[in-house]
Amino acid sequence: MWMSAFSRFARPALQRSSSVMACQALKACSRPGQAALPPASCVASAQLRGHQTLGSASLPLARHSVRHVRALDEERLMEVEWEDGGQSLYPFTWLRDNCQCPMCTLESAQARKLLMADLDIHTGVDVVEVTNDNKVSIVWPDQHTSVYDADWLKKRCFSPAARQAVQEEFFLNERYYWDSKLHIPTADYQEVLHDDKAALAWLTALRRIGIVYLKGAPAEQGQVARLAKRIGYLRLTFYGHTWQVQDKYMANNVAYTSGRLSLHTDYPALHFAPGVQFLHCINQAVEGGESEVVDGFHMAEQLQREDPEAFRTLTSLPVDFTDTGTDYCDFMLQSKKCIIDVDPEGRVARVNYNNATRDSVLDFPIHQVQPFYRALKAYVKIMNRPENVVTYTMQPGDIVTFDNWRLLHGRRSYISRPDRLRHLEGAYLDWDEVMSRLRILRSSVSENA
Ligand code: OGA
Ligand code: NM2
Ligand code: ZN
Ligand code: ZN
Repeated sequence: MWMSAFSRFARPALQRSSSVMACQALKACSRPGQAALPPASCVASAQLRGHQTLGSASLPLARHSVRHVRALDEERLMEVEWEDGGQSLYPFTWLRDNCQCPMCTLESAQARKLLMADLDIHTGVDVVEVTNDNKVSIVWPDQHTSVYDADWLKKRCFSPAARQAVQEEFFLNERYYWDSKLHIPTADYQEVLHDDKAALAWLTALRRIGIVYLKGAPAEQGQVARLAKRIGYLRLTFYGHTWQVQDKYMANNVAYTSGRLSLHTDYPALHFAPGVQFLHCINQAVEGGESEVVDGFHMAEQLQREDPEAFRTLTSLPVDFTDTGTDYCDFMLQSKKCIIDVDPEGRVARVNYNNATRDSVLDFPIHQVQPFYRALKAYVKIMNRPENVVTYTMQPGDIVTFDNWRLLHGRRSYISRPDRLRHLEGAYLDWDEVMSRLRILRSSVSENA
């Protein structure tokens, strides 16, 4: 199910059937024969089930016509009556602040030129009217004139439903929770590189579901960098532009051994942890090395339901993380993060947990130590339940792309033979760049539809 539909409207009913719904919708999205990646339109239609006001967010903008405008001088609001019957209100201050004329806006940058110092936040209006070409015009007391396009105004309506639709269009925050029954959405690497529709479907599923598998990449270094270029640029960290996951002598990270990696997010030692991770299998181990993933948001929600006290602890107690060594250059990182971050509305927004880099320094009063361990143990226990974990084995040429703010991933220990060393190449990106590409693809794909 999609997260806000879940939290705001239908929480109890949908909670029970979340995994079933996830699987049903994924099955419904998969095309026979080919990869199981839901096309972007399919993901969009799935979201309509959860929340009807979100539908307009992903549909092409209808053209809206203004029937009538009037100034409510007392309230300092302009009221627009739409041809379709609805009404919208706009504060005078906001209208003046967002005048689109060349004096107030630098058109080539679509940026505001008007200075806050020059904005009268108590302004009235002289005249408001609908123009012949269905725009709204305002003459201000100093005779400055502003003209607003009807669709532009409609999109910026202040009603809760309109605001939510625009925010959903911007950020795709409705998430689709899953468990072990997930069929990981899969796409073809070459298609994603060369076809905009395939790339859009990839990034949409990456956002909604949190993980997408790409097949058909050459089993040689350089592919995660190529994939990052498809989006924009990758995120440099102390482990380099891209990094080689191999069993290394004097490893500077537990990932660079042949040992088991329990479920973790990468790099909680950075306050701004990478949002997205790519892992490309160049060589798999002879034995072991299987991958595991869980939906950290879904697990956090289960924890909240089953053990609210543990959830409160993990969302309120900052934990120290540490990482010291040399790689791209020398580093000595310290960070403080709650294991589970929630947004201002209390919804789970990010998971920060790598047991290897969790610091031995514990910066809380001694009586909170045992409750902290108890809470962490409860979360880890839930995420390790077989019904929650998806297990897969990467083959050379496979690339897994996932939301590192949401998923926890791990790998089983492995045995590498000298003639077949296990080798993955990894890279990080941030959500800003990924979402930027997603929005551009969405507008170019819908323009060419
Ligand atoms: C890592 C990691 C997974 C693997 O390098 O952080 O999670 O399969 N690797 O080796
Ligand atoms: N590597 C894979 O948090 C971590 O240390 C994750 C990062 C070494 C780049 C591992
Ligand atoms: Zn102006
Ligand atoms: Zn990792």
